[in-house]
Amino acid sequence: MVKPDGVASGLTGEIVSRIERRGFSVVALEKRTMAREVAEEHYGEHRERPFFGELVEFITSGPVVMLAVEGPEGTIDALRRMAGSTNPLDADPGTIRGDYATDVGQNVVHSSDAVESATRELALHFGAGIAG
Ligand code: FUP
Repeated sequence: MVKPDGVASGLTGEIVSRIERRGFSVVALEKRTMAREVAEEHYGEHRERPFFGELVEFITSGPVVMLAVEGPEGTIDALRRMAGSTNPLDADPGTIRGDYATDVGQNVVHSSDAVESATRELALHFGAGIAG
């Protein structure tokens, strides 16, 4: 997902381009503003964390670009490495966060961290048919 800060900064094309040039397939893509209930479910694992309210506020503050990306086994981890560390100040140069962000709360992209979360998030954002 390109988060609201990434979309507002005009980084959507750059991010899609990095994914495609790496050799992964974008199988679905849509620009939309996330409903609050969807955002709360997306970030459900963080519900008890102090930053949860701010996180939901931010992710619903403007349009995101939701992507479903396909590739061989290992693609989830590869995409996470392309995104870089959650805190952009720890992210390596050359990663998306390392190149375009400084704030942990506004770190340009989200990328699922495991097959289980990817399956859950694809169903949440694109419907049950897409994961597989
Ligand atoms: P990531 O999987 O890299 O997106 O990171 P997490 O699932 O740990 O965190 C999800 C989002 O919560 C981050 F993108 C930004 C926000 N967050 C904070 O705002 N503060 C924190 O200390 C940790 C995460």
